[in-house]
Amino acid sequence: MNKTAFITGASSGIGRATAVALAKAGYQLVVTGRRRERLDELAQELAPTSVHVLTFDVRDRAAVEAAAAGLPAAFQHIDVLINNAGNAHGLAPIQDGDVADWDAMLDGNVKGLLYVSRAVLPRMGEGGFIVNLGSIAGYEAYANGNVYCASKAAVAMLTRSMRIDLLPRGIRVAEVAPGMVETEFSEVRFKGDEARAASVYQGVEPLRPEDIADLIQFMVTRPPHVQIAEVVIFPTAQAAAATVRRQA
Ligand code: 8X3
Repeated sequence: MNKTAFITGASSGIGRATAVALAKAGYQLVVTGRRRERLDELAQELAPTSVHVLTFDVRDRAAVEAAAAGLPAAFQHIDVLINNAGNAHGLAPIQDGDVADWDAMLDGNVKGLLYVSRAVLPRMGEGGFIVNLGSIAGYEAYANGNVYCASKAAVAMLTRSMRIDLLPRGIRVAEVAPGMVETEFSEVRFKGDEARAASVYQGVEPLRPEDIADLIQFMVTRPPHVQIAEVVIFPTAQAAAATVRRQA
């Protein structure tokens, strides 16, 4: 039987690209997100791969638990969990921060990851693999990043701690921490201000979601005794969170 990967935030960006990569690698998939139509389209695109679509917001603990409890028999054993759902909301000095943005980032990036892990872990066994999507923002503070940086630092530390807690169960836990990746990330951060979002990538060739998916696929397909624990991945034009080479 094919292995099963459970991917949150699969309707776009890194989550979607990872679904495509893992389908190609022979996994059957549970794809989750908030946008049903996009997930259904993805499931169709991935045919003949077996795909189960779940629609929920990772911030809604009851919905997360109900979704995991209701998995059909063929998808009940999870081999790989990709905790990808998450976002940045706003980019403002701490004194001007919007409390709703803070809640959205801490509830989604931190508590959402916890809720999903807690719901899925009873379905994972020896040899399983969890990949948490962190960010360079979890390693380096940058101007106005404050709560987003803190939420991703929490992901880094949760990953390390989960690896220790899950050692007796033989479940591997890893963090992938990207720099600039061109997804809907900046559009969401800047609340649909497309010009501001585009300026982030001005004169730079950012990573593509497929680059991250390629890395994740490599990590989860290593032999059972290999656990790649943490990877920071930048585009060539980036050397640190706020150090970018822009060319005309
Ligand atoms: C995305 C990378 O540098 O914009 O997590 O925070 S950054």
